[in-house]
Amino acid sequence: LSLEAAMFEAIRNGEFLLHYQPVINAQTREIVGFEALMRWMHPELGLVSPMQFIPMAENNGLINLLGAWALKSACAQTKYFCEAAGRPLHISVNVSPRQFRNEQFLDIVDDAIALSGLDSKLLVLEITEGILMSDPEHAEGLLHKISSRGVQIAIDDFGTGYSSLAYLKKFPITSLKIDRAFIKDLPSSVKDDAICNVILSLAKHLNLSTVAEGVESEEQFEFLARHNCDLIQGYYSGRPQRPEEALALLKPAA
Ligand code: G
Ligand code: G
Ligand code: MN
Ligand code: NA
Repeated sequence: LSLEAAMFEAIRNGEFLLHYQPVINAQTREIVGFEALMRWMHPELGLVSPMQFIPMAENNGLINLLGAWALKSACAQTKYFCEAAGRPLHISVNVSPRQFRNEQFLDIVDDAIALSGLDSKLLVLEITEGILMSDPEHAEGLLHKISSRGVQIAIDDFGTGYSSLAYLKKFPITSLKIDRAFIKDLPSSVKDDAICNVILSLAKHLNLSTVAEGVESEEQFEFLARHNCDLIQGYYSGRPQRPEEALALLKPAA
């Protein structure tokens, strides 16, 4: 059975799950939310990476089913996190190009919010620059509808796609996620220092919040905190982990 054929079975068998990566405030170091990241627990192969199965699911269309499940599941889990922690926590969910083009996408988002009871302002949809540029008219209409629900929109992997700064003016975007390619060699790389400073300054002037991805070291954290990056995500803030483990981070033993 090919991996692709196995995917259909896997959905039925509930082999897909979500891991939650903590996102922290760069000033207080407090956990303010999570990014939901899909995993496939294959009965023989063990954990299969999304880098392997997301492209397949994007090709065969299963991403629509998987993505709808991920949105509903992440919103419901986060509602529970918020109740357990006694404070609001946001949840970021990745949206692929095919999901974004799907006519039912807005209904799926509305359902995820309604069924979970999560405050819509706590949901962040992560899209890439490519999604915006491939069909800007569709993107503009849909993003305005999403944004009218109070849902936030983040640009994932910012700086690596077909960047046109014009879309920052046109679309209701709430945050930029600086790709880990620009974080990796901080603080020693003079070029990455310059690129991060320009992105952070651009975001500040446009009133967008900033998230640095792939932050692994104390030195990277300090550089970003000093340059007023709002949020930090990466192995430094924590690995993507099972919901029970994520929950334990919110309720430190007394
Ligand atoms: O967690 P990890 O680094 O293995 O994720 C690899 C890639 O898979 C990332 O680019 C991430 O955006 C993508 N990915 C992870 N979970 C989801 C998901 O639920 N939906 C979509 N569309 N992409 C995801
Ligand atoms: O494209 P997206 O940003 O959604 O992908 C997130 C991916 O990055 C996930 O697969 C996650 O496991 C991975 N990741 C998260 N934190 C780090 C990190 O600090 N370093 C590296 N190398 N990868 C990370
Ligand atoms: Mn992402
Ligand atoms: Na990213």
